[in-house]
Amino acid sequence: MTVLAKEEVSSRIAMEKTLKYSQTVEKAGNLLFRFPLKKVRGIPLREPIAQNIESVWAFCPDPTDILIATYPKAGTTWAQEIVDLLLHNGDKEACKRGPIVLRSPFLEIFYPPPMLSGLDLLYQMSPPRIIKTHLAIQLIPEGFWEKKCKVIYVARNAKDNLVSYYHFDRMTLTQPEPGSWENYIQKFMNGDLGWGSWYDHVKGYWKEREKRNILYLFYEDLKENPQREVERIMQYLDLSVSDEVIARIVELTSFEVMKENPMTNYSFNPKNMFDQSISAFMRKGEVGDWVNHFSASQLKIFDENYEQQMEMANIPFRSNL
Ligand code: PPS
Repeated sequence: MTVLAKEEVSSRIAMEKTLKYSQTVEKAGNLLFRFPLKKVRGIPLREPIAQNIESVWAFCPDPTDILIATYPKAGTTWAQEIVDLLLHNGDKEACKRGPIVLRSPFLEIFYPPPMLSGLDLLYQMSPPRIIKTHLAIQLIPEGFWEKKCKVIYVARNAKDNLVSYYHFDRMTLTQPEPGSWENYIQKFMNGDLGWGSWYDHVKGYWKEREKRNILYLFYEDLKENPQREVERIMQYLDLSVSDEVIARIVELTSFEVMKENPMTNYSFNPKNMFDQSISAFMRKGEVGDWVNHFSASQLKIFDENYEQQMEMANIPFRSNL
């Protein structure tokens, strides 16, 4: 009998999990479509999420669970991978044990059965769990605050965030149709996109960051100096890994490596959910790509509106490096 190496065994387990996940999504067929949005306490959410929000609110985390909160497309997957690697002392193989959606479930996600919800996955796992959410701070289940869970928020400058969300909505067949770029900018400014207003989202967590001990990170800082930011995350999580491990984590979570990593690039999501021939999930991973999208007049309107909505917020966003 041939005894397989440990890495080979974990790689086969990962392949099997990935295949099973992809097949379940594929089988969901036309149960998946561009879900309409429905408001919960004034915030538009995908209908299946809105319908199940009470069970999300009833979720009772463990104090060791870690919440990664973001407005969509602000760098969630990047932060999820960094945290998973930190918890596994930079062990590349450990973080290839399954697709990111299974290693770090999406708290509020609900699809029609037989697809599993974020809660189904969470209830199967033991703490500490790395939990993803896009919920605005006022919609976070109270348990996270009561249990004093660590909460990492990643914010991205509005223009790049908007561009990334637009391309995501083009290729994600469970999100509402994005419509034209021109109209999309309007919807973003009006807070009409899934998970609501970017402006309220970033301000909501910013205001509470000290009181609730939230680590508030910026995508641009991660891009500028990933080593410094990975160290900040490590310290916040009360972890201690060597400089060599930090360097490895920085390398493994670079855009180029994550784009090629089948456990982070969402290639496990079949075409009936993500049509990456339209736009890749790991699209550009840059700061400042907005210059390739906004016309001069769109920029003027956007910037004026930004000034109004972000007046007094004093959040040090950077749209260029
Ligand atoms: S989601 O669907 O909300 O969870 O998406 P999210 O992961 O928040 O955001 C996806 C965007 O983040 C970019 N990304 C990265 N940039 C730099 N480095 C790394 N490692 C990285 N990983 C993901 C990804 O490319 C999307 O941004 P755009 O601008 O569209 O490329």
